[in-house]
Amino acid sequence: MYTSQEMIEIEEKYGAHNYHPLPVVLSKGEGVHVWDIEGKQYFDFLSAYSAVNQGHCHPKIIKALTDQATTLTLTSRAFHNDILGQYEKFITDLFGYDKVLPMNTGVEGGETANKLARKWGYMKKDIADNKARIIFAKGNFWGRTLAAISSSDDPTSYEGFGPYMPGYDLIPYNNLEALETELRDPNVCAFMVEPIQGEAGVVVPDKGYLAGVRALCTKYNVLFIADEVQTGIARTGKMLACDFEDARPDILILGKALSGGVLPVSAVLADDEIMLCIKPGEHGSTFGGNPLACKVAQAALEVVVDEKLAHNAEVLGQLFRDELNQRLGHLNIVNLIRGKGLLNAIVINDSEDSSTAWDMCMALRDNGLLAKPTHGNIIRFAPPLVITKEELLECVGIIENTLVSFEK
Ligand code: IF1
Repeated sequence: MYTSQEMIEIEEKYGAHNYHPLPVVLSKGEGVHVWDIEGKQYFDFLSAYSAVNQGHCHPKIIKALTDQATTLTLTSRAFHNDILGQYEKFITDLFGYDKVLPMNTGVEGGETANKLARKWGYMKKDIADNKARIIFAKGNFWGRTLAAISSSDDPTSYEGFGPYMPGYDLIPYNNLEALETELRDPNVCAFMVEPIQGEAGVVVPDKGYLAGVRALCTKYNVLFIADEVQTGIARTGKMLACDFEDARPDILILGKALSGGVLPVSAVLADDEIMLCIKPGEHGSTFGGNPLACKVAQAALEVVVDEKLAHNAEVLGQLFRDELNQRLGHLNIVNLIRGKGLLNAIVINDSEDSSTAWDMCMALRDNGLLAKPTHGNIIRFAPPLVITKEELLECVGIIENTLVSFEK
């Protein structure tokens, strides 16, 4: 039996140093709680970056996993199986699209959406070969592949990994004028955007932005790709963050909580006019749409619907922001509290390169709540959506008591 420190040292010695985790070593998760090796209990306020919306080890999802795991886990797409079609019907009915292309990680979903958009641009918008352009918003984050970092304006994501994917351009987020200027170019096949920017620090656009994106993409015959990998699956108080403005994406990307954090499952949804631009043998993945992932994903989505997690996120998210504004609004150390549903963040009144946000997360850890800064001075708070009002208020108390102690 190792101690936490011993585990950290072993990771340091044998693992790549591609992360800087908070010094806590977790060994058990259930619902909104996780426990470290020494048995200390924490509230999980990161939810594995919104992959555990249904709570850790949700019994219904685990049962789907274990039942299928002892039956058939992987056939590859070289053959059919008795699970994939049922899942495809279920998820396309639930989100209202003709078809789904199942993948594994969120970034594979993004790559798939980009390939679909380019193919559609050549086949349906008559864009000249290799001239298709995709527009992204500054501050975006959609993963770590060379294409994803090619659309990034965060040096931490792209520096040292060039050369970059051509045909990608950036405009300011939450700016419809800048978007319209770009969409006038007939070579633009798509605009890919997060309805709320997660990694940028839970940046919520103005009301009307998503509706404006939808209208402009329709006007200029450009595909609206919504990256709902982090905002989707009830996190922001609706099944999709786009639902707040009835802005229906042409291509919808889901991931993370699509599996309830049990295994990597992502999905790209679109109607036939777009989805059928990819022909047999032109795209895929060994594990994409495997029976185990399909069973887990269907159970994970049923939990979200049956337990009304979007409603819970909307109600408790509002309570969370109201309570924190009331209790912390007067502090100098806190600049701003923002978010939607149970995707929230606190902007600390200190420079981006100060250690204050990190120090606060260390103190929160000592007080039994796990959270992590995004960019330097922003702390994201995103508990599992199964949290109760009583648990949320207990956590508000922990956050208040911890942050007050940093007031100069
Ligand atoms: C890391 C960030 C969050 C995402 C959106 C696609 C993906 C992500 C909106 C790709 C992934 C993860 C990746 C993880 C940390 C985490 C993250 F801090 F990096 F930016 F959540 F905000 N679209 N986000 O947020 O999905 O391929 O990872 O399954 O790379 O450090 P993935």
